Amino acid sequence: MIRKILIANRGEIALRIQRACREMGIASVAVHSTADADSMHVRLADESVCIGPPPARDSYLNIPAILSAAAITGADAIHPGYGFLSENASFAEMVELHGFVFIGPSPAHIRMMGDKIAAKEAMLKLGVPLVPGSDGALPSLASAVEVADRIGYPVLIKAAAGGGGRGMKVALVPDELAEAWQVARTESKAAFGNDAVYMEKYLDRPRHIEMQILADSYGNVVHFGERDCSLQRRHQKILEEAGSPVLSAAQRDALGETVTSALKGLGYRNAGTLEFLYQDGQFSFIEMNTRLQVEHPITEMVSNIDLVREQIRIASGEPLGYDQSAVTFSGHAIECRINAEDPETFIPTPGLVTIYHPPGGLGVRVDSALYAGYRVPPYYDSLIAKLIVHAPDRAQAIARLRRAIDEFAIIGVKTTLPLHRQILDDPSFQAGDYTIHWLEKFVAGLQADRPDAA
Ligand code: MV4
Repeated sequence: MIRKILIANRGEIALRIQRACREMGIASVAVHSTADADSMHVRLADESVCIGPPPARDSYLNIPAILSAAAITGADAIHPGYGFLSENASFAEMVELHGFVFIGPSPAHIRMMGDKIAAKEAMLKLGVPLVPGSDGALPSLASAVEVADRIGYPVLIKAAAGGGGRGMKVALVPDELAEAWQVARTESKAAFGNDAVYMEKYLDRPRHIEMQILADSYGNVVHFGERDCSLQRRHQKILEEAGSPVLSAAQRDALGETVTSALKGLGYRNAGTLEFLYQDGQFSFIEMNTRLQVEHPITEMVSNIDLVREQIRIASGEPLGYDQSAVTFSGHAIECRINAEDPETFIPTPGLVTIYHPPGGLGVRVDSALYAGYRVPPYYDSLIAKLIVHAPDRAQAIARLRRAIDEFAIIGVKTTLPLHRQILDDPSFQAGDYTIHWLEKFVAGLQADRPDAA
């Protein structure tokens, strides 16, 4: 029985988890840094504990402080949210060692998926399609040359401990391979303390499509369809859609069958997301995320399932209680990530929010911890609100989102709202015709079009 949950996070996601707790009759404990004493996630929690000074490493990443907060408040379970400690296998292990329930997968599965090579090996055995590439880590430059000659150029060297694009290097032609290999290894070592790298065929114009799953402790696994997360800038997602504008219901069913059967084979538990690259009609698995994701609300809107509630039920030992046939999809959902950043330079804009007026109406959801008078601190991620719309089809979702953006007032700090409005006005976005490179080009075009452009 889970009666009290400590939420090891801040901002909108801490609030999101609290809301699920409240609806389930579960008490919530907020933790916060001294910089977040006046934040909404602290105000609305049943209890709160200050766990340290502003830098995340001293507060939201401070494992002893978080475990102590759980102990003194008598929490039964810890929800890590996303970011911070959410994919730290040692943290999950320590949570369990101290007698708390970790609301997430087993530490072993978190560790496995943190190693991109181990993740791919596991998925290969379970029948999930991969990008052609090296069989595990590359032991030498000579082996890299050999694999590249076999799979053909262009190739990509990736860090085993990577993810999010760090330590990744392309070699378009054989001449570029030695340097790509060297730089990828050096960067991986510096960023992750691990210089293991592997190789994949480089896909030049894929879409990024991910599948959401839930698994209970009794071998039941269901999927909740896909999200198209191709619109990214420097590996930061900006706008996500469910479903993908390019996937048919039959393709969704087939990919869903592949991933649910794989995760049954793995004995996976709780929420997870499998990331795929989609190009030329083929899906290729690249990574798995073992956490609740920022963009989970669009999946909730099209499937009408509260994913956080399901995570908590699963962690309590409850069976899912339904099978795949009970999961149905309705309409289309889009999320805009609104950051406290200059919409042209993407430089963070911490400061005082003087006016806050969120949009409303049918099919509009705002996940945010903002309020008028809130001061956005300079220490953390710049995401300040997620604007999510749901409508019967994609065209109506776009119309609703444009309307909602025009209603949204956040005054005092610059935000990325104007960029979202421009994306939604673009004909190729409206046609659903985009790859992972679309947004970088779009932003470069906007910069070139500005009157003061050099
Ligand atoms: C790739 C790829 C092309 N080919 N792998 C970037 C981050 C990491 N999660 C995987 N990434 C990529 N892997 C192969 N074999 C292109 C990317 C990539 C990318 C992927 C998803 C979303 C945005 C991206 C932006 C640049 C590169």
